[in-house]
Amino acid sequence: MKLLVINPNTSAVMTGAIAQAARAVASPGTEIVAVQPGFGPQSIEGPHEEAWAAAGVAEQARLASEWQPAATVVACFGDPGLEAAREALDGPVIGIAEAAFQAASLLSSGFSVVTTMTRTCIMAERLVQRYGFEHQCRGVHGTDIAVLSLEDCPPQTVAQIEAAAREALARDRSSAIVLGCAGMAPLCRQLTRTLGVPVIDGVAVAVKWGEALAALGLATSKHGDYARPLPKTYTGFAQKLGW
Ligand code: 5HY
Repeated sequence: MKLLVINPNTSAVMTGAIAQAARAVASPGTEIVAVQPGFGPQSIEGPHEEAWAAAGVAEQARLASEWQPAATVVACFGDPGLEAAREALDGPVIGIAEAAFQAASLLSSGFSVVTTMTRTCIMAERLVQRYGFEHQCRGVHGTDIAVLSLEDCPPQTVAQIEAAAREALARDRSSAIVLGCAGMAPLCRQLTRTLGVPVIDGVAVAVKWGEALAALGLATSKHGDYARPLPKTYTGFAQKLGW
């Protein structure tokens, strides 16, 4: 099966790292197709950038609707444009935040999220509420590590994330960690070893969820709000993205 992974920011380095994390867990026979928008911010660390990222996801989903991937992953912790992609695509579309929350709630009675900029914590908290994980998510913690500094991720940055996770486990009395950025995917195995608790990378979980649902022959419902967008003319730089 062909599984599409959309990195909603425009950092080619991060798209490469996300593709590698996806390929590391994909089943034999699953081809990972990794893309990023043709426009927009190199990283998403606030509502303004998230708005552009959502448009970028809608762009890539519209382009992918021409070949219809078996499943799709939206690889940014805000799950920007998730529902727009579900309208455009037939196969399951999985957001990494939603997938990570689901996995964490299966593996622990309470989890903590460790993310990048403190200013994005409110966005993650709103996602927790929107997805109904208020009872399992015991805290969201920023590290003020810029998303793009995860591209090369020096040892002191890994140590800072590990320290923040230890503090979160103690303060929240939680028993699992959700990584709050797709750029943290490469750190998952190491942090699981050093912390001794489940550390959840939404990219990996979303790839497996997508494969599993597609293998079951399940697809996004086209009855109601996820039905294909209505025929409409788009103007300006979005001219080619109409329906
Ligand atoms: C992400 N930003 O996963 C989010 C993380 C965040 O560019 N990729 C980004 O800080 O919300």
